Amino acid sequence: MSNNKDEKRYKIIIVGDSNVGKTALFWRFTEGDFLAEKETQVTTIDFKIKNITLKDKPAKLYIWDTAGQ
Ligand SMILES: Nc1nc2c(ncn2[C@@H]2O[C@H](COP(=O)(O)OP(=O)(O)OP(=O)(O)O)[C@@H](O)[C@H]2O)c(=O)[nH]1
Ligand SMILES: [Mg+2]
Repeated sequence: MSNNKDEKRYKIIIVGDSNVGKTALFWRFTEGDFLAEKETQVTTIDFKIKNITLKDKPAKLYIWDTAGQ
């Protein structure tokens, strides 16, 4: 797997009421872009990995976007 022993991993689950903007936030953060209006409607659950630098060290964020009904 990873050969970088300094690399931290964080698991993040986005939860909240329906239609509050969870998927919009998820896409903006992981892809740097907003979804078109109709694309936000269909999410049930989605998962992405994002690499970031935290305190000058590489870190991996495991992010789940859930449906809030
Ligand atoms: N004006 C505005 N609209 C937003 C914002 N974020 C999301 N929306 C709109 O709000 C609606 C719901 O956004 P979603 O991101 O799909 O909400 P959600 O929390 O993922 O909803 P569920 O998946 O049903 O739980 C969509 O029509 C978005 O375009 C925002 O920051 N500002
Ligand atoms: Mg959603």
